[in-house]
Amino acid sequence: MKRQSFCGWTAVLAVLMIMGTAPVRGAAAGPVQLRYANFPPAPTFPCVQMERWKTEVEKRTSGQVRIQTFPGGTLLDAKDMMDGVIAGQADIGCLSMAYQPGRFVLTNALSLPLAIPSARVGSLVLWDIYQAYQPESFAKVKVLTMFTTAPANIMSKTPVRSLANLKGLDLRASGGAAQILTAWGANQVGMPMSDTPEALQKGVVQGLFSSLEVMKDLKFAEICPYITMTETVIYPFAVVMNLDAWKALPEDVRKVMDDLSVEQAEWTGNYMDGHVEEAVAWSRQHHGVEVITLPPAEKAKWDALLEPITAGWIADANAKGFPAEAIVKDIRHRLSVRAGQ
Ligand code: 3IO
Repeated sequence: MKRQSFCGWTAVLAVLMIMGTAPVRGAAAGPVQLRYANFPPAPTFPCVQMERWKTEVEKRTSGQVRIQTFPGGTLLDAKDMMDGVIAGQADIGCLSMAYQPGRFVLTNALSLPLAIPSARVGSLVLWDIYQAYQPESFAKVKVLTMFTTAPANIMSKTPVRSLANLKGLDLRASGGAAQILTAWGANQVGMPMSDTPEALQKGVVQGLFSSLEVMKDLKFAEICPYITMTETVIYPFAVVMNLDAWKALPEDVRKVMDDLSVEQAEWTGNYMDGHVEEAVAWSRQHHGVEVITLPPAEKAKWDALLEPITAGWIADANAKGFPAEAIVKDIRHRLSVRAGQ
């Protein structure tokens, strides 16, 4: 008898504990709480756009939703982002597609050397392409938005003025950008951006290949006194949400998030483009960073080495069942349309 009542109280207690820790859904029980994971440190652009999205969603849903942000890999790390969100370790996560290029084949076409002129144009076209093709790789999540970096350039400890300077140089990159470094004869070292400050400090790499705002946001101007302008390739990003968490949202909240997706892509692109300019000016002024522009004859040699890359992607993606040639053509067309807007 005594034993039975003990079991009963344990059950009641367990139910109470579960109620206490389970995410609260629905307006009557208070705001919906969502955890948003990000991999790089708070001052970087993926986290700046995260805070902007949080502010807008909280405002536009009139307090129905509360978003708790986790920058710097405090909830999910760079490479765990997609699977962590699918598993529900975070409700929302921001990921760089370059870290798993084989997983995001179609959208990584945006990281081919297609002369994307800006983060604004890259972000809008990436979002267009995602919507047009709805790639299978995102079937297990709700995609909230996508965006890209500004075009990548070389940041280095030693000056890179020619292909000869680049030969065998250990530079950090990932995905499509890494392939480009290899084509130029550099020794590409793959790792997420979040591991790069330490690799530069320790001398594991002599520089990196990415968009230039990190010169300021991650203080790379202190360790890389040289920039070589290449303006070749962007890094594509996605913000994804756990499907169960998405389905549990009230209809009007889902509408707010859907209405924000393309706006957020463009906002992030514009922020990135402006911030790159500011970061380069700051790097020159405060750290005496030299910006190297390649002479046209030298640049022509660099560009020629990239020609086989797009054909290689087409062959590879074709083998995986994608209409790859049509996709590249479509991206090029959309780039010219968006660049003209
Ligand atoms: C990037 C990633 C994290 C924080 C700031 C950033 N700026 C440019 C990138 C893109 C990149 O190099 C990467 O690894 O995703």
